[in-house]
Amino acid sequence: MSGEWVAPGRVNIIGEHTDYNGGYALPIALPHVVTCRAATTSDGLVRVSSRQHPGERIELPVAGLAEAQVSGWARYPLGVVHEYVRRGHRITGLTVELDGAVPVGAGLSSSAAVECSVAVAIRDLFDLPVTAADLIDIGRTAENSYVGAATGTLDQSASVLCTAGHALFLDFGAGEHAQVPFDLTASGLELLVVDTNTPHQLVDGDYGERRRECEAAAAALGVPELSAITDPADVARIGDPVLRRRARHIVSENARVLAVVSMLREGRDPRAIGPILTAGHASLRDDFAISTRQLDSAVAAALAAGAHGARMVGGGFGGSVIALTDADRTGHIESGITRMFHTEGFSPPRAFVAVPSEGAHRVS
Ligand code: GAF
Repeated sequence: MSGEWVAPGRVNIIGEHTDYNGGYALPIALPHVVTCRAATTSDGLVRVSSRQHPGERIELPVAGLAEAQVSGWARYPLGVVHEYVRRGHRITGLTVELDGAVPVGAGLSSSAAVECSVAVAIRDLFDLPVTAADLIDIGRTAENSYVGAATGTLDQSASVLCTAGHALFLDFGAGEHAQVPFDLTASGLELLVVDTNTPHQLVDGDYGERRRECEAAAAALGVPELSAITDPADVARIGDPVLRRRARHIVSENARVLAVVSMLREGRDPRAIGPILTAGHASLRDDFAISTRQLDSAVAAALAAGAHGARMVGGGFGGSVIALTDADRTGHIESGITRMFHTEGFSPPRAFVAVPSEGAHRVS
């Protein structure tokens, strides 16, 4: 049995670092996907290869993945296979060939796209009784335990659950989601994604440090997680000024997600969400302290060139920004950012227009 599956990267419209705090987020899936060509075998071995890493084919016993010393890109697919085995599913052996078109290190969830493409492939190849929630949890656990990045479930949720033409409203506390129509074209708008060409790594310490700070802030407030706080005034009860700022970001970011979702559901002109996106950037920069000079410059240049709103996206410390632009201004805004990067002596950015695309699925 063999086939081909794809899973997309994502870009988050609003709701950053809220996932592991039990809050809200609103991602869309990108048209950029990881393709997984996979086939079952009966020799008890897993073989993984990647078009982006030619000559690095890895072959290991399925039963030995827990102890295997794996590094680099192969941890993502092998972590998923291992997680299926750890959950008691019988995997007789398989071959996985990956081809990734999601920019790596750009804050666009290339890792989750790999995990989810392999997770759906294994589900179908071995006909396993695995739900969408299981797929998300398998990808997240692979990333947390096998790769060692303490992420939440935003990226895997987006990669599995998003649908074309919609943003995905995620309520991590309730474990619920809903599709929200998101058609910028009808309003003459585009969502420009600008990769600042400054790669970030979720396994680096900074992401984990923010997670620990949020836990400490929740403990200081006597709540299990920060999203239990909805009144911004409560944050003032935190004595430590750094933890207070971290908490303020989470509480205000949750409110921004709810505001954007309401506006979209009411059918308001999407231009109205622009200032909320820009406020989200200020919060990530000033309160959560995860922005960089490149991200700030890209946002400033986009706004100066007439974007309705702009903000950094993803885990931070590098990666991409989004800008909400009138479709006939997109080129102008892109050149404004490129010019600013040239003036600042930064590497040239890479930009594309994102359209809300399909989640993970079988192709053949
Ligand atoms: C990264 C993580 F993987 C997500 O879980 C999420 O926390 C995101 O950063 C920030 O919103 O993509």
